[in-house]
Order: sequence, then C-alpha cells, then structure tokens
Amino acid sequence: MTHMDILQAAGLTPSELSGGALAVHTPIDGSEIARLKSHSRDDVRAMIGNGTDAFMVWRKTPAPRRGELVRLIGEELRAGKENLGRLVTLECGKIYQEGLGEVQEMIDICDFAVGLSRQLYGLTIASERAGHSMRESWHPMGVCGIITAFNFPVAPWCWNAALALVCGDPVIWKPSEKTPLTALATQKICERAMEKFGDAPDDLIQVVIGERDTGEVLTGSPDVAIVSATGSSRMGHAVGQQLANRFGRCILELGGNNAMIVAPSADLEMALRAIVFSAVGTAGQRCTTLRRLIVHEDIFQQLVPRLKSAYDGLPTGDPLADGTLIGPLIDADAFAGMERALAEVIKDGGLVHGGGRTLENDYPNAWYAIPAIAEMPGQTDIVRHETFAPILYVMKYRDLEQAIALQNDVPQGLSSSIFSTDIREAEEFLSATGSDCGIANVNIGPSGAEIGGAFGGEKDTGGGRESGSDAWKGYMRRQTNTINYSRELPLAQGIKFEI
Ligand code: UN1
Repeated sequence: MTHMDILQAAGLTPSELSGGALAVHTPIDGSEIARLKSHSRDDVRAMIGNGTDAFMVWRKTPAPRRGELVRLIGEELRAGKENLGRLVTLECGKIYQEGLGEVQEMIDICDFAVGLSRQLYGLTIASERAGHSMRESWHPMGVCGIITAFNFPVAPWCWNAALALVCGDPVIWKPSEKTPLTALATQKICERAMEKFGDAPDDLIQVVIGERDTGEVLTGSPDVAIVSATGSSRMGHAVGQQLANRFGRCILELGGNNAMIVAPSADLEMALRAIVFSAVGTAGQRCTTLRRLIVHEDIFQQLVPRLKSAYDGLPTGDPLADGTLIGPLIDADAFAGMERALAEVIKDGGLVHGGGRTLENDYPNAWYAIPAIAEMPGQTDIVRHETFAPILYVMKYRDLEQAIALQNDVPQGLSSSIFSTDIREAEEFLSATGSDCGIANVNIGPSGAEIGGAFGGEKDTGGGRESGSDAWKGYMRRQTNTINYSRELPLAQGIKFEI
C-alpha cells in the first residue's frame, strides 16, 4: 500500500490533506504526507463555546444512553481497526502490530466505558441524625480537553474520551502536531457512530489542529472543566500550573523512567523476553518503556551477555513490513537526544553496546536508531533523566533494599517491575516500602498495561489516573446529599441553636 492508500483507507481525502501550513511527515521515510490547516486561537474559543452548548444537552442524556454512543464508537473502531492501525504506523512509526494494539486499547476502553455507563455508583452513608439519609451523587463536569502525545497518538485520547462521554462531558482533543492525521481519522469514526446514534448534540466530540498555543487556549479557559494531558513532564508543569491558577481539574500522565529489578531467583528466559519487548518496543518511545535494568550481581554474567546478543539480531526497518520489530524514531531531534545521552554515558564512565544510526542509505530523511545497552557504574544524572529513545541503562545490586532504593531514586514514578520467584521479595517490592510508582508488576515488564487498571504515576509523572478502575471519578463532580425526611430539624454535631 502506498502512503496515499493508507491515508485514504482511513477516510482522509486529498483535499483535507493539503492547503494548510502544518506539515505532517511520516517517520518511515521522512516524506511529507499532509499539509493541514491549523485552527486559530479564536477557532478554539468558538469550539469551547460549542462544546459548552453540547454539554447542556449531553448532561441530561441518561448515562446508559451515553454509553450507547460509546458502544457504537467501539463498533466502528472494530470495523476500522486495520485501517486506523496502519495510519498509526504511518504517522508515528511504531510497528503495525503495535499500531493494531493501540486501536485494540481503544476498543477495550470503549467496552469498559459501556459497562461503566450503568455503574456510575455513589455511596449511601449513615447519617448521625435520626430521620436523615446521606448519599453521594456523581454529576457530569463540563467540557473535557484532552492533550495527547505523538507516541500513542490515539489510545490515550480514547481512555479519556470514552470515560468522559459516558460521564456526560463533551470532549475537545488537541493531538500532538506531529500526529494530527490519526486524530482526524478517529474523528471520522466518531462521526459515523454519532450518525448511527441519531440525537447526539453537535460538537460533542471535537478536534483542534494546531501547535502549542491552541492547547493553551484549552488549559486557560474557565469553560474547560477538565484538562487531561499526556506528554513530557515539562509540558505537564506548564499545564498543571495554568490549571491550578484557575482551580481547573487536571489529569496528568507525564514522563516515566521505568525500572526492572532482576532478582537471583528470576526465570531468566522470561526476564530476557520481557526486557527486550519493554526496552526496544515502540523504539523506546513509550512512557512505560523499560529504561533501567537493576540486576543482582550473582546473575549479571548470565543475563547481560545474552541480552546483548538478543539486541544484535533485532530486525529494524519499515514498521509496516512483517517481521520488523523496531521502527524509526519520530524525528531528527529524537535521534539527537539519544546521541547526547550516549555521550553523557561515556563521560560518566559507562560502557555502550549498540547505539548509532542505521538504514541511513535506504532512508536518508528518516531516523532509525540501533537500540543501546549502557552498563553504568551507578545511577548518574543521565540515568535519572528520561530520554525518549531505546537506551537501556544496566546497573548491579547486592541486596533488595538497595535495588528498591535505586528504583525509587529518580524524579519520575510511572511504572516498575521485579522478576523474582521468591514471594517474599515480590511482596516486598509491592508493599508500602517497595516501588513508589503508580504501576508495579511482578514477572512482567513495566510496559504494555491493560486498560482495566488505573494508568498513571506519581512524582514527575504527574499523579493523574486514566483508563480503568475508578479513574472515571476524575471526569465527574461529586456531590454529597443530606436528606431530612423527619419532622424535626436536628443539627449536626448536636449543636443547639434555638430561635
Ligand atoms: C504511553 O506511552 O503514553 O502500558 C502509554 C503501556 C500502554 C500505554 C503507554 N498500554 O505501555
């Protein structure tokens, strides 16, 4: 299939793909695949107004009926899975299997949200007063702004949008300027679902095309009740501060610096496979990518040489081709960041296996990197920094307490894992004195989470939770209700106040 075939199969027409100033390139060969018209700040303000009008209708629509729209979106995603998955690959460079996986995450969260639309439960609470009852009600919040990153161009939108929609909130999506096409294609999928649904309000689901300034209109507007942002910790700081200023609701899913501890009792075959998938999958550009490997000194010699030989045979190239496991980095800046980090490694006394550019003759305008393993003398500054590229820092440990301290001694707190068959060690890792991350796994890697659990993490990762569990509460406002069905008016705390 040509690039144009992929774009058209995803429903994008040549006229939509040209005539604007925002150039979109495919990282596969660096060629330009579209020039989109961007929205202005005024356009975004108008969209917020339209979203607010949609809210007036949608908040009154019964939640299970709102769930029906999400069910239809899930059906359209099932029908369009291959086409959207291929477009994900074309636009962000992840391999086709992972492009499909990303659309599957969208389908899964739609299913989850449909069930949830009949389970937006509040508590009933015992009142201290006779003839009184108390309960908690959950109400829609308002317009939800969703800001997403290039590396997962569609799934995080859906984790947020599927929940927001069943919770009664219209959504406005600002995708990364590097991956706006998948957003436009997803919008078409939603439009088909809305048509089948029949009476969804106009502008319930909107997409903003543009650069950072358009996103700032969303974060700055008091009419956007919630902003959920995925991206770098630097971006999250800016968004978080703007939201805090106006007391807006904020859900942040930012950088990770995810570690795996490999203990002496680990099943090394399994560990090896998990390490390779987590460290080089998506060319090291997942927020959950394994970046730090903390290996017990007794098994270091058994594991690390095998890991290096596994790295040597990894098929790198066209992410649309069968059998490729590593696609390109998103752009030249990403490659330059990887080079800078590897130079720091050498300065710090580390040993680098792999690294550097490959396939530059086949793809002079694209950036394919050879994944690197960096054996480090300790957890230096560069190790504590998230470089969005396939670099795996390897360090040794002697006792578990030291390994957990290393794992936690980074600014980020997204995901973590331990390979151990010793239940004491595994439970220690999951305990209050273990991993400080939002995600802590045993005998699987730190990446590739299912949608059923809440996704997100602590510290510089931003503290937000998206997707499963009770993350839906982030998209609704909680109201405490006290109802007096007696003929008296007793005051709480037994206060006497006679008039
Ligand atoms: C991200 O990289 O922003 O757990 C999200 C995972 C995926 C999501 C990654 N389900 O790796």
